[in-house]
Amino acid sequence: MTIQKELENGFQYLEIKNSHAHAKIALQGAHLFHYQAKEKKPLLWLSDLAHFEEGKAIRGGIPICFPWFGKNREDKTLAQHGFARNQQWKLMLTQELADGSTHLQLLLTPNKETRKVWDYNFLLIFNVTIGAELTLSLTTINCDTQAFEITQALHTYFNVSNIQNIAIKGLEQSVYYDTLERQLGKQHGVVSIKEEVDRVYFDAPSKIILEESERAITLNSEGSNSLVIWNPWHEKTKQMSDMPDKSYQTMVCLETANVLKDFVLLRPNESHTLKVMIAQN
Ligand code: TA6
Repeated sequence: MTIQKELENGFQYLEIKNSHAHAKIALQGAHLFHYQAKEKKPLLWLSDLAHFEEGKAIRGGIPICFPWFGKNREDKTLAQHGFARNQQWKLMLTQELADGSTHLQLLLTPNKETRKVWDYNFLLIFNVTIGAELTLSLTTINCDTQAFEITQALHTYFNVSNIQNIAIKGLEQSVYYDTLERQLGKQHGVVSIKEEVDRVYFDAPSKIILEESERAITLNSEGSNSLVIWNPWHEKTKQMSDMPDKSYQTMVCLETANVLKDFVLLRPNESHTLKVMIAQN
């Protein structure tokens, strides 16, 4: 069952309830901000101070970063992580599948605001399947007469019991760019987090495992070459008005992405799909 809901300020979202899971997705940003499989803890972290307001990105869940990730390379004054997370998307389809899952499709097309900062004709299609597992895919189609480059991310905030006890497996030996130190590094062993971390792992494998508390969360991705890991730790969290001071202890972002040297070039009529399937046990 999918119910359309609206807050008093007009902010619209969809609530999905089926035999496998419960989820909520905002039309602004096609932003999934809650997903909880039956008998499991919420998968996604959501800030207690998150804004649900027009034009403001929700702190938590899965913001979609597009058509650029981080700062825009040419113009640093443009909105970080692009416009997709602040735009109103159109719901194209809701479908109950035979296995009890729910499939939703949302669409973003150019408008005056997107043209102002990125003057291309494109289709951005987000498919979400809410089942015992969560499947997300973001397809970009170049409908323009010119080629364009994109960087992008499904900036997933995971809910963890204690950041100090997590292990991220699959990146052993990977090379990363450390955004804080502004230099390359090489991973040795599993990733654990004991301080502020903001890294882009290149040529990331398609399977990544996040172990936390008693559960293992597995990400299986396609069309993604980078994995971004982020935790702001205490000082940066204090500077963020939409995150309670200690909340960095219960979140970690593992972002299925194509960023920096892993940008995607699309010629006219070409398309690209960034996909992740997230399972837990
Ligand atoms: O993915 C990591 C990152 O790019 C960090 O550098 C940090 O700024 C974070 O995303 C959150 O960005 P936001 O614009 O949502 O505050």
